[in-house]
Amino acid sequence: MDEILGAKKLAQKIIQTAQKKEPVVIFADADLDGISAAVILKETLEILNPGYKKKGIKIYFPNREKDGYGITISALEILKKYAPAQFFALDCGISNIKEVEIAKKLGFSVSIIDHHQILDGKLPKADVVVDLLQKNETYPFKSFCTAGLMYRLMKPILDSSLLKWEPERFLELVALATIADMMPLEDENKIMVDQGLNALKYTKRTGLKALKDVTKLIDDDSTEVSQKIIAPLNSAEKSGHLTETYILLTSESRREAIVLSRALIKQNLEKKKRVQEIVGEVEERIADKNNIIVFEGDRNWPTIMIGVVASKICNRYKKPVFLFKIGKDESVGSVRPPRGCDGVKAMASCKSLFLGYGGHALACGCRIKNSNMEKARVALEKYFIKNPCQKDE
Ligand SMILES: [Mn+2]
Repeated sequence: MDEILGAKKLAQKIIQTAQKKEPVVIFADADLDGISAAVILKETLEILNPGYKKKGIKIYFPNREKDGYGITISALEILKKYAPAQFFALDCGISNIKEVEIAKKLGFSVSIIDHHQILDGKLPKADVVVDLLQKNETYPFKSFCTAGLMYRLMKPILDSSLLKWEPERFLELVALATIADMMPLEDENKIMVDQGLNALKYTKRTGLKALKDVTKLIDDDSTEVSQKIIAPLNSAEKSGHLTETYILLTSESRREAIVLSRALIKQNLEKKKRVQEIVGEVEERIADKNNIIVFEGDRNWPTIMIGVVASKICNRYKKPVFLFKIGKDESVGSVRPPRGCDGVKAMASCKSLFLGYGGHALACGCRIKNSNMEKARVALEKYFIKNPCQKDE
C-alpha cells in the first residue's frame, strides 16, 4: 500500500511526544472538520498517554471574525507562553509560510496536517507536513477531509500500540466532517462515511447522544444527519478559544451536553435566517447587473456566513461568486465557483492584489486591501472571460 508523504515522520513524532508527554498545542480551524480532527488527535494522545487527560494539551481555535483564517500572528502572540511545545496545525497552516517561521522561532516544533491547496508549490518550513496535494505525493486517494486524513494517519499508530481503542469513536466524527466539508463520497471516504454513520447509531459520545436525543434523530441517512446533527455542529459560536461544538463533542456530562445541544440548535436556526436575509440582499444587488461573476461586499455580513451564502448564490446562478465582509482597511472574501472552475487558480492569476488567498478549487477565500477591491473585480472578470466555467449538463 502506498505511504502518505510525511505519515511516517508524523507517527514517530506522535509516539515520541506521547512517550515523553511533551506539551502540545493543537491549533485547528474552527469548522466541524477542524474541530473533529482536533478531537481525534487529542484523544489519540490521551490513549497513548492517559496522563494527557489531566494536562499537557492546549487546544486553540482561531476566531475567523477577529483573527482571520489559519495561523495568525495574533494567535501566536497568545500561544507563545506554551512554547517550547509540539504545535499541530490541523485543517489550516499549509499557506502560512511566514507564520510557521515565527512559530518555530518562538520554540514550537510545527506539524501541519491539512488538505488545502499548496500555493505556488511552496511549503512552510514545518517539521512535518502532511497534505495530499504535495507535488511528489504518490498516495492515490486525495479527497480526504482533515478529520478523515487524521484518522487515516492515527489508525496505524494506535493499532501498533496494542492499546485498547475504538475506531468507531473516531469514524463517527470522520463521517460528520466528510459530509460537512462536502468531500466526494467515493473510495476511502465512502467506506469511512458508511462505517461512521453506522457508528453514530451506537455512539458512546455523551455529546452526540444528547444532540441526537434533542433533535430526535430517527433516520440515520446522510440527509437527516446533515440537517439535524451536522448543521448545528457547524454553527457553533466561539467560547473563549474553544468552540461550543468542541466542548459538546468532548463533554462527559449529559447535563452540559443537553444545554449545549439546545444552544447549537438555536444558533443554527438564527444562522439560517440571517443567511436567507443576506442571500436576498445579494440577489437584489445583482438583479440588474449581468456580470460574468458575482462580486459583492458589505460591512454587516458576518465572515462565518458569507461562505454559505456564496454557495447558495453560486448554485442558483452558476457563476463564480466572490462575497466579502468589508472591514476597516481590509476585507475577507469567500469564493465559490461552479464545478469545473478553480477559484484558487483565478486568484493566483492576480495574486499581487491579495494579502492572502487559498483553499480548495470550489471553496476558497482571501484577504484583500479595500483599495484593491475594484482592481481585483476587473482582473477576476478578465480571468473568467478567458477561462469560462463549463456549464453543468
Ligand atoms: Mn477542512
